[in-house]
Amino acid sequence: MKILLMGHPNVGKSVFFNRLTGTKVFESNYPGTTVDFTKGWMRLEGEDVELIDVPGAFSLEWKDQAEEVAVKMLEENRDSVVVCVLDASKVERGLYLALEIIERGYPVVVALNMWDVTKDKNIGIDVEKLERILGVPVVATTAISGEGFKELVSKIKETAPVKIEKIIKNAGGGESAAVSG
Ligand SMILES: Nc1nc2c(ncn2[C@@H]2O[C@H](COP(=O)(O)OP(=O)(O)OP(=O)(O)O)[C@@H](O)[C@H]2O)c(=O)[nH]1
Ligand SMILES: [Mg+2]
Repeated sequence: MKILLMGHPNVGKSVFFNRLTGTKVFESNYPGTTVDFTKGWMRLEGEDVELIDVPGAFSLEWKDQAEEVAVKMLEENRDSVVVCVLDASKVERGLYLALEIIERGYPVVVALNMWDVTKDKNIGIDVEKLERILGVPVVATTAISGEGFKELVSKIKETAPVKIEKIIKNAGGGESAAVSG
């Protein structure tokens, strides 16, 4: 399992990444492109899970190379949990991408980032209602202060696909049960 951070440009993905990962991070170009991305690891239930700061994208119907790379990364990592970061002060703009990713069947946690900005601008968002409409967990976050991150991590844990390995073990499977994914 991996965690993909996805969202429009400039919504706070890299601040999320820095908050969630330790110091061991790698930056590289996506093969054959000039698009760079960063990956690192976070500790989740005693395991190191890879976290990828995916290039910003407005839609999965890509129109530039960064978006194309974002779509490729999504498709190459079918077993990922996608944290879809939205700018909560412009929430309607980010929902389309979130819906596209949900529609493709990925486990998604939506982060309504820039929550501090919505307070400053008196924008009211009904998080629970949005959760019901989207059918996925929605968490309000302020990445620069860390507000909402404890909840975010617990939602990621709840959303993560249960490892087949564990299910088989629990069912009493033996050596042949060394399947993971
Ligand atoms: N007020 C406020 N600013 C934030 C918050 N999260 C991020 N920012 C700021 O928003 C700007 C963009 O953040 P980044 O993390 O670079 O955004 P990004 O999504 O990685 O952007 P790209 O890599 O260009 O796609 C930075 O100046 C951050 O400090 C937040 O919750 N509240
Ligand atoms: Mg970034």
